[in-house]
Amino acid sequence: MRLSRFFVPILKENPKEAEIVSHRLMLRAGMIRQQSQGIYSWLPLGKKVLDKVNNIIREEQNRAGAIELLMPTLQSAELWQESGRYDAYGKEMLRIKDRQDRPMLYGPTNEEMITDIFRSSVKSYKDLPLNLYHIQLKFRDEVRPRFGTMRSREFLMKDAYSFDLTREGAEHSYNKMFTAYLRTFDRLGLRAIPMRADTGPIGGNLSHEFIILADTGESEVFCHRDFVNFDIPAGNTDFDSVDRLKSIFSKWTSLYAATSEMHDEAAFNAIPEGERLSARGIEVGHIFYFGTKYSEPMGAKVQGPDGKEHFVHMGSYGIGPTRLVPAIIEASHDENGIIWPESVAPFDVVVINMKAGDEACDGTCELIYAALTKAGKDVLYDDTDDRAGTKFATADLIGVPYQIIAGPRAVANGEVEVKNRKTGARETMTIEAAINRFVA
Ligand code: P5A
Repeated sequence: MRLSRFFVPILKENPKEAEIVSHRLMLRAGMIRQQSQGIYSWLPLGKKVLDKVNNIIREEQNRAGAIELLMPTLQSAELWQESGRYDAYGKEMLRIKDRQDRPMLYGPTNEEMITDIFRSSVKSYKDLPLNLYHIQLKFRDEVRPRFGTMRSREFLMKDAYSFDLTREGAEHSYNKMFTAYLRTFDRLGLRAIPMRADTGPIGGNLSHEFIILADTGESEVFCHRDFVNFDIPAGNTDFDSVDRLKSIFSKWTSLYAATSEMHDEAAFNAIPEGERLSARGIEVGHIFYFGTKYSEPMGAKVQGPDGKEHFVHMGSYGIGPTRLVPAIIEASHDENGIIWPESVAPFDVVVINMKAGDEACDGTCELIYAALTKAGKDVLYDDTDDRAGTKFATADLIGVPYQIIAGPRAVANGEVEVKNRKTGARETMTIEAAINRFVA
């Protein structure tokens, strides 16, 4: 992508409305634009990162055996009257009427709709277990939308829903998603701490939040300081082995309860004082087991091996991609801008032409741009007429992991400079070596 042909509306000034660094950097880097309170457009640079985050989430869901579908944003109120949540959900639900005066709503979550899909076609235990997910916009009319897309009213959620014949089966499905979440956050360059949590309006009695430590986070974390250092299950992990997951956390079982929501002061106080971690964090995922809370009132049942009908045991599993993007920035930035982990960077590398219009610089940059693009790399080429200083500032701000800098002096020697955005390390090398560095 040539920067001169791309759409990145960079802001020079710090936007006044941004209270936290991720919101400030997302606005300055031209990733998002607020359209009305708590409702955002994702501009091209932001959209590229969001897509990469979604794809990692998708790969890990698929690996764990979940199957993707797509449900609508608008739902009929009837389903929610069946489950009893229509009145209970309160003002956070955006309620709409269609031209026939039928009550509709913009879905804040999809437990009812997926239960309806399930009951309409699944009749036998032989079709279980089943786990269906989608990545779709949600709307919650939050009292305090803030911090950009971190807590917005319209936001993206990956929500998965599992169906099992028994409670044991459902706990197994829960553990599979747990494993997938640990892997997902790890691939995003994040260490998310699983914490036993309250279930709120989703319901049920088993639930974990996944929290990233950050001073600006809205959640509180209380745990043993070593809890943060658990192993991440490998990609070839047997997702069906619940024992594997238990072994990762066995040491900490009692601490699962030590979250602020559970107010389990006792578990926290049992930790020796010097070993306690009390910090703030961002909730990026939340998983629930709620048994037959929806299947009973909505009549979602299957025939079991005993020939009798059984209400299915369900769980739901949420991740917030539009919250993850700012969370990654909170965890990875410096005074010059964003530092993307390679897995979600909008581009793999940016080629900076320090003197656009200079024949040698233009030729070198075109050569590198063509070679890397041909090799399948996602390359941004800063071919604009901006001053070199502005180009360096832009490259640092938008956080592409590597910069290939072509200035007249180096190019005269057949060389360019390669800069690592994270470490700041710069290395001069031949043009060929620079290309090989990214192609090899
Ligand atoms: C789980 C999947 C649920 O809604 N039903 C379907 C369950 N859980 S949740 O905890 O309420 O939300 C799941 C994740 O969505 C993100 N999220 C938000 N992101 C941005 N702005 C918001 N206002 C917002 N609300 C929830 C979070 O990542 C949360 O963990």
